[in-house]
Amino acid sequence: MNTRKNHAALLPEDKTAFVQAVLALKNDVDSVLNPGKMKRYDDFVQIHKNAMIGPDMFMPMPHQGSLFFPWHRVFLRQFELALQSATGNPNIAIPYWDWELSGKNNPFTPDFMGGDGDNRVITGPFAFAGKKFKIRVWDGDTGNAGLRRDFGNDASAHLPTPSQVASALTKTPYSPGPKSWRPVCEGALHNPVHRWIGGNMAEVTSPNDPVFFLHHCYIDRLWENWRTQHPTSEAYLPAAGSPGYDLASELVFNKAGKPAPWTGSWTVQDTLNTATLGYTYE
Ligand SMILES: [Cu+2]
Repeated sequence: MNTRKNHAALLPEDKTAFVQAVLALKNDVDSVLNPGKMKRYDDFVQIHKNAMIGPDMFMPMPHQGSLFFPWHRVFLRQFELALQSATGNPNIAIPYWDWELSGKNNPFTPDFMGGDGDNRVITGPFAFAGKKFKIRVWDGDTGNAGLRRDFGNDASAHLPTPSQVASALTKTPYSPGPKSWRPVCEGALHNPVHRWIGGNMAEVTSPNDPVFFLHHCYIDRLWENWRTQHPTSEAYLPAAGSPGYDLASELVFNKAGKPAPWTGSWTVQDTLNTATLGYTYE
C-alpha cells in the first residue's frame, strides 16, 4: 500500500527520489504508444491529449463530466506504478500540492519542481538547460522543446484559497448541475490552477509539467475528503442507466484499434476505493 503525502511533509531524500523517478521515466524507459520515438513519461502526455483532441481522440470524454474524478484516478495510479517500475522502488508515491505557496508549502523550489518560466523553465531538475526534460508531445505541431510556465499571467486564473476549497467541499450531490460537487471542483478549483501555472499546464498536453501530477493528486484527495464528509451522498453519479458514464462503465484510455497504454481495465465502480487500487492518503 502506498501512502500519498503533502509534498511539504516529504523528507529531502523523498523529494529527491520522486524527482529521480520522474527523470527515469522521462529518459530511461521506452514508450509503449510510440516506441523509439518517445519515452514512457510522454505516453501519459499523449493519453491526456487523446482524451481531449486529435485524430486519436477517444470517447467518452473524461473532462467536464462525471468521469473526471475516476478517469484521472486511474491515470495517476498508472503514473505512480510506472514511476515505481522505472526505479525498482515500490515506495514511490505521488505527493500532493494544496495550492499554497508560502514557505515549505511552495513546490516550485530548485530541489523539487523548479521555478517559473522565462519562455522555458530555467531552474530546478526540469530546466531546459539541464537536458533531462525534453518535451516531445505538443497540442499541435512541434513546439518548444523546453518545459514552459508562466505563473499568474492569465488574469482569469488564481490559486484557490483554503476557504474556497472548504466551500467547494460542502457542495452536494456529486452531480449533475452547476452547483454540485464535480462541476464546482473541476471548474472552480481545478481549472484555474492549470491556467495560473500557465505554459504547458494551460494546454491539453498539461501532463508535460510534472506539477500536473501533484495538482491532480490534490484533486483526487479532495474527492476522498468529499466522500468522507458526505457519507449519505453517492460517491459517484450517475449510478446506472447512462452507458459509458455510470458506475458499470469501463474507463477508456485509448481509441478503439489503437494500442492500450497499459494492461488491465477498470469500471467507474472499481475506482471508488483507493485502497483497492493500492494507495491511501496520509
Ligand atoms: Cu487537470
